[in-house]
Amino acid sequence: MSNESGAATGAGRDLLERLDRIRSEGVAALEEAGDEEQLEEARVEYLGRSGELATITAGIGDLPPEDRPVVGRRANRVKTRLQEAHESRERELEREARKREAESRDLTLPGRAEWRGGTHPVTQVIDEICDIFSEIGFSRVRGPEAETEWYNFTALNIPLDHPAADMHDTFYLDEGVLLRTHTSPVQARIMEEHEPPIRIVVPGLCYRRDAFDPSHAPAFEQIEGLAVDEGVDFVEFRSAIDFFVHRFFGEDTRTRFRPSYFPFTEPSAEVDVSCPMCDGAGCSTCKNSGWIEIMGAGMVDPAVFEAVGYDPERYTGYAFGMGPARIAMIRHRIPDMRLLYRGDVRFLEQFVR
Ligand code: 2U9
Repeated sequence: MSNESGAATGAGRDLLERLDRIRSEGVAALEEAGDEEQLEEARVEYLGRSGELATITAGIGDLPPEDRPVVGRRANRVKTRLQEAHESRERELEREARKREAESRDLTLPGRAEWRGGTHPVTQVIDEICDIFSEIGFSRVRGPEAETEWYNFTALNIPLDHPAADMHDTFYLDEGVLLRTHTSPVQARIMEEHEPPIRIVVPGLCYRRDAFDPSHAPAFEQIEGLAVDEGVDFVEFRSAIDFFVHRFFGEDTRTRFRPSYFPFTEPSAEVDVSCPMCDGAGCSTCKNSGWIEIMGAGMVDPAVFEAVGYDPERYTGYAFGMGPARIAMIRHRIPDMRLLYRGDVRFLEQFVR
């Protein structure tokens, strides 16, 4: 039984010497590789299919039979040792790369804020107005946008041939069915379904056949309010409006009621507030009048109570309506309503809270 030290023939002995040299040079080259590129070059040279070790291994079959086991075992041990050296250095280089990457990352940098979107400035105004009225007992309700002529006009004391019906320039969907021109029909529906006391605010989209211009939009938000109970009088009406104005525009804001006309309220008033920008001195926002109109309002006309089956001798109430887009334009000094509805994020992101 020949041992591996020297019993091989001349040819076998030469190969054993070459294998020992490949092992020592190959392990050195692999362990000293400075980066992944050098490691790969060493792998190809010492472990690659066209490398010297592969050539020797391929030629073992040509050796004298007594040399083949010795040289074959040595060649396998050299290959295993070179593979261990390659894997070890590969893991070292990966660890060093991860360490460098971790050290290059500054964990104290602020996070990148991802654009999450925000609440539309008109929606912010709607929410704020509803919250203020909820402090004095009003509930927020909603209703259908497709309405009948009965709820949108007739029940509100607006005969179909009344100028108000034309004034609204209505979008009709079908015979007698239309897109609501205000949120008043929701209040008529609530009164049909509930006995007083009622205190509700009704925000929502309304539709009028108006062209888009700096102060009109064919689809626009409205907020209306309605309070109905026994003994509701003009004092409560004024107090509620003043409460809202002071909470929304500021405690020092003054209110002015100008006589007006709406088919569904009597008496009716246009409600002005002292200009939030110049406090009444006069400026471009209030066109130098010192006052800004913010809503229409009035005591509910008894004919409306009769239309929904309420006894006008027993119940009284007041109602109001405002355009929150217009309120937002006042608050943020927005010159053109179309800016609110164009969906331009560069404009809208100014109002993200
Ligand atoms: C019922 C009874 C009365 C709602 C009212 C106004 C006055 C008003 C406009 C303001 C600007 C609509 O958005 S706008 O174009 N509204 O001036 N609205 S009183 O009165 C009602 C509503 C429902 C049952």
